[in-house]
Amino acid sequence: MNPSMSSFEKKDYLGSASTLCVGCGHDQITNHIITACFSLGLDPYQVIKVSGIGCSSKTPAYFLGKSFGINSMHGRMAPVATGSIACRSDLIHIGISGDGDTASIGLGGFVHLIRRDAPMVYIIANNGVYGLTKGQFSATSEMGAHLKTGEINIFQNIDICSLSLELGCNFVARSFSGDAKQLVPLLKAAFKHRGTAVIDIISPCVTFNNHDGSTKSFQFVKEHDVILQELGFIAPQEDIKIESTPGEVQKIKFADGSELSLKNINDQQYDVTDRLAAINKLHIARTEGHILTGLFYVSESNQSMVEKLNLPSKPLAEFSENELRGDKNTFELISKAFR
Ligand SMILES: Cc1ncc(C[n+]2csc(CCOP(=O)(O)OP(=O)(O)O)c2C)c(N)n1
Ligand code: SF4
Ligand SMILES: [Mg+2]
Repeated sequence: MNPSMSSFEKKDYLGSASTLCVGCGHDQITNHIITACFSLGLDPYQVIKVSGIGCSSKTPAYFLGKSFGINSMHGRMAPVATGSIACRSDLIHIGISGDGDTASIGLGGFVHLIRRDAPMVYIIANNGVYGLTKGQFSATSEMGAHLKTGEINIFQNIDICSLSLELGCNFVARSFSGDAKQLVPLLKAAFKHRGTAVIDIISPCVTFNNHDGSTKSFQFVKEHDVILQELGFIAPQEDIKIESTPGEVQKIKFADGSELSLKNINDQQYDVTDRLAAINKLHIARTEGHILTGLFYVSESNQSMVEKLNLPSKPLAEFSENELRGDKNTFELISKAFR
């Protein structure tokens, strides 16, 4: 549904006022989520926001104030979201995590969420530091990056997108909090994807990681960003001509008939449905010191955790005792399955 078909107004997608530092990249992400949800006409009462702990994990308070929400523990967004999806697969899940929350303490949970293809939009607001605890290096901080104190990172970083691709994730993208043109259509497409949609968003921390020597500052990202595609999202009811320069356009169709169009910018041959090409491309970008952004890989054919486990669309809490208590034969069948 798009805004013209929905009864919701932009204000229905707002949350409480942000308490983050002025200029924080995370607030830009919040604004882009609001724009994407409004423009899709999502029913905010059908959305659940899940997060861990961190400045990034506070942001669900600042958007979709009418939606459900679980602010969980540090590094536990993924398992809590997996449980929530198992009980409420009827809801649209959006997870907001930090680079510390996902790539350090929460890495195990993240890996298993992707392995299960739990249907949700999984956002990593990636600033390369633990913002909430005053700016220590996180696991996504590049080797050689400098802290404000002058300390240099001596360890390899984890590339969340490469890892997601390797784990079999069927929607993997990277963007920049300051790039609405790229991020809004990516978010809209992610909401339409049926499994886990990972978007790693570089989101500068203006207080602890926006100086010379940082590899996650506004300046550094602007100078090193190599944008893969020009993106356009069209909802099923829309008949919009997307403005674009001439060239080949790849189209991805989602289950409800909406469409994402992709026109390659830097590599005319790039095929967004080729997982190996994506892994290769990210590897080359990393060795050359580029920050590649765009949609790296998408596949709409696979079944998510919900279909694989045949999970009911009815909320678990609404089942009656009789429905939950199977007869003797069912019990025997279940017991047999575990023998
Ligand atoms: C189990 C546990 N360990 C450590 C902490 C302390 N802690 C809170 S937030 C945080 C890191 C936050 O970094 P990130 O997830 O990158 O979010 P950001 O603040 O940068 O957005 C840490 C280490 C905690 N709250 N709980
Ligand atoms: S400390 Fe950094 S990440 Fe946290 S709110 Fe401030 S600018 Fe944002
Ligand atoms: Mg962080």
